[in-house]
Amino acid sequence: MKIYDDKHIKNVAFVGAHKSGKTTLAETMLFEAGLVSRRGSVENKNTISDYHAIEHERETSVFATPLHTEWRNYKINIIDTPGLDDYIGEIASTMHVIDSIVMVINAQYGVEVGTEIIWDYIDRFSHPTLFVINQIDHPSADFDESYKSIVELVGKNVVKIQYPLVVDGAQCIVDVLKMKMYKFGPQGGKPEKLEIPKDQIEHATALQNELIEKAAENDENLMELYFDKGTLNEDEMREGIKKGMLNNELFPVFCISALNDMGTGRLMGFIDNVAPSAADLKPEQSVEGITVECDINAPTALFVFKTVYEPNLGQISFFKVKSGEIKQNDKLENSRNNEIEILNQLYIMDGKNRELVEKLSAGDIGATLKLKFTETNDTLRTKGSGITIKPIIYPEARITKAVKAIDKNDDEKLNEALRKIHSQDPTVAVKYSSELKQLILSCQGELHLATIDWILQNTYGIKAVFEQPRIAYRETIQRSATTSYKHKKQSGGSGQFGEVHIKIEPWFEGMPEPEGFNVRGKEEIDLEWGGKLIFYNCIVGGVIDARYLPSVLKGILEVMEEGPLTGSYARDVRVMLFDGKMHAVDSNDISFKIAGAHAFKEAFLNAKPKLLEPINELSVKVPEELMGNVMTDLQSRRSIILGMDSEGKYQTIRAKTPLAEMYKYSTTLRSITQGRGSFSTKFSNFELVPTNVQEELVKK
Ligand SMILES: Nc1nc2c(ncn2[C@@H]2O[C@H](COP(=O)(O)OP(=O)(O)O)[C@@H](O)[C@H]2O)c(=O)[nH]1
Ligand SMILES: [Mg+2]
Repeated sequence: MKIYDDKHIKNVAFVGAHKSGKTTLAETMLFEAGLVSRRGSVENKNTISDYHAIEHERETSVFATPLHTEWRNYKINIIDTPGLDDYIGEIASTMHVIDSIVMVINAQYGVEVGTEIIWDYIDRFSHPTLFVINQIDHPSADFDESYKSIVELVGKNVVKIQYPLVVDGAQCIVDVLKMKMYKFGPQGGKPEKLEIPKDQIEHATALQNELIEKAAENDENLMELYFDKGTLNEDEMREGIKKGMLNNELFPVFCISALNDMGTGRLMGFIDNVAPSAADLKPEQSVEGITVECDINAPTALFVFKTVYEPNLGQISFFKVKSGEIKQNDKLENSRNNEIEILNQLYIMDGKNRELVEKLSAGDIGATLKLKFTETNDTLRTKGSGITIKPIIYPEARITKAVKAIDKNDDEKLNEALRKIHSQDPTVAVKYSSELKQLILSCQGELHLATIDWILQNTYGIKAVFEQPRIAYRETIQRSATTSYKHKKQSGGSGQFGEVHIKIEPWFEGMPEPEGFNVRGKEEIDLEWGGKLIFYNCIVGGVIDARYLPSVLKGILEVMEEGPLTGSYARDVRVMLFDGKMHAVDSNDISFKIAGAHAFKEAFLNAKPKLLEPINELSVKVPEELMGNVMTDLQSRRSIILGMDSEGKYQTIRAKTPLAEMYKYSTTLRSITQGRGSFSTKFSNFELVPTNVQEELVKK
């Protein structure tokens, strides 16, 4: 394997709608470069990229797969990503390590729902992006419509570099950057390079002028040159296009047939010569504010963006060399735990194939095996450099389920398997809720869940069920109540005696101190489950010894942990202990704890107790014309609409919705918007449950 320096490495992500042809394009690029001798296909389940059993079964990419190809002195690292929204976590990590994006569009459909959703997500990273209209060979391909839909999607500075043409039954591509026409044989591969036919000259020249103008706009010198000469040469155009891509002001469009290997060589050539490399991008800042130079002479910093467990290899950590270089057997420090890792072997991975390399330079992507202390999102660095690369921020989970093994004996195995799945895919979150007494799993959607289920069954041999999780209600009170309780057990041996008189009130932030009491002490307790308990010592004349007060409080807290109404946690109450009695011999801690608990429980039930339910904040993005359907559905879920923001032809609805009403929202939204809606959600606060809902719950 040749060693490439930082200027000769290009990292690109293939993104785009499901089935647009990303995996096929990656395969063709490896084949065209002579790195594989036989071209696999998605149908034959033998592509380099889709090598997992689940990808074969579903005939679609589920994981982002790093691959590489080499084209004319450049190494192109490709990360082939899945096109379905549920696997957006794979795109999140990919965005952290690539320099530019190849957005693949299916010429049959142009921009699809999936394209829109992915574009909406990746747009925030502002990576240089080029578009590839694929499948131009297909009988129902429509290049012009596809191009139009890209212009509509991006809304600015889209430029055609190529367009397809059929001449005498042969597939051709006219390239206006080179002002040449490529003519392909039926097998694709290397084309004949021809002059543009006479009847196309006018059209091609007009497109070239447009390209020149847009290329010149990105640089003052080029602009001057353009005014002087009235044109730009090929190199000048390239420079302008590159600057435009770097500024996110220019989006070139190519056309190919990945399946028939037409136009892929030219596309690789463009990536080599024009697409920015890591060294061209603005250097990133570390968490500490240190500039991370993409330079082999800088201190070494590797960023681990992906961790995979392969049955025969164990743990594989994928990393990008953000700065410096890494050689076999180098020792690096993990920035999270300061442990030293030795990188015994360095690999370049292409799907499941791997090649040992001696070293990798800044800007390159590689993998290593069996790290001991390192997880996804960790930085491995030259000791003392103090650099921590900013972590990947994963999208918030969108659905939550309670999960359990069908066979109770598998419970521990299930825990362990889910922990491993999480470490490979951080968008899968798992935690045991001692409150709900359920193992809670969150992920991106129903399809994502089906994938997790598949992995549990096929990789770990565990059959699991997924259910709607219980809802974590809270209890509180709405008015004050006063009670007393006497605990007395004075028959035989040592007796028990404790009597307390309390008043309880609803507590809220900023409320004035209680009136009419002789307050001698106040304890403010932040409850583990949220909310507060404020406990006032208002005992006069020493009727209860101060040493018994902690026991009274303990009794109250025990009741709050299992609320009197439904057994949910209670919160936001204040208690004034203002009177009581003790006995010189029989009083002790346990007696006062029991008295405190009983008095509190009784007072609570008399104080108009109320259930609170968790409310989620919800943000739903949909095309304008589908707003009505989405609003109607939200209203049927007891939502409060907070507002709407419009963004192009999309509306984002912000609402607050009870968690209890959110079950299967992703499925419903998909069906009422034909997949064109997307949403995010997170916990907001607790609010009172409507009376009719409360009655149902108390009955249960
Ligand atoms: N006709 C035609 N079909 C293609 C082309 N590229 C991909 N396909 C087919 O489109 C389907 C989806 O391809 P795949 O590479 O898995 O798409 P991905 O989901 O974007 O990775 C497969 O059946 C491919 O054979 C192309 O250039 N022309
Ligand atoms: Mg794919």
